Amino acid sequence: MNIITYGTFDTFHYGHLEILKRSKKLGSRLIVAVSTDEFNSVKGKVTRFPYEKRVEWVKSITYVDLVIPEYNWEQKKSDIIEHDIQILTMGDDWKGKFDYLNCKVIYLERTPEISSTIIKSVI
Ligand code: C2G
Repeated sequence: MNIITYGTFDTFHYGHLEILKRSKKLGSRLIVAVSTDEFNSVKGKVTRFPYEKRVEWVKSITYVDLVIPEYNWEQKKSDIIEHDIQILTMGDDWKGKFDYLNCKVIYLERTPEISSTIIKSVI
């Protein structure tokens, strides 16, 4: 089973690690789409680290089999087809937002207390 998940993964932290670990457990192959710097401005998200750095961190995680760029909101449908995805996972802060997609969508509980926003407020 192929799994996909999406995110910015700025100031990579254990909350990100947890969702990647739990996503991989749902299948045999995990693809992670990392938001580009340009897409983050569309999302209105200011990142501390550039796309290349964020990709480097995600690629170094043993649960991750492939990293692709996330350029826009719309690509999920074609990603699911192109990568033969059976399950899309997202943290439950996104609950309900991706139910329209052409695969099973599982919202995993966010890891409490940790976020890139908190980290950026102290570094
Ligand atoms: N996450 C989590 N626990 C945290 C922080 C984040 O489970 N304490 C999850 C989020 O719910 C998300 C993933 O980790 O599923 C990546 O989080 P972000 O980098 O903040 O991603 P986001 O900006 O929500 O981008 O198209 C979807 C977007 O690209 C998601």
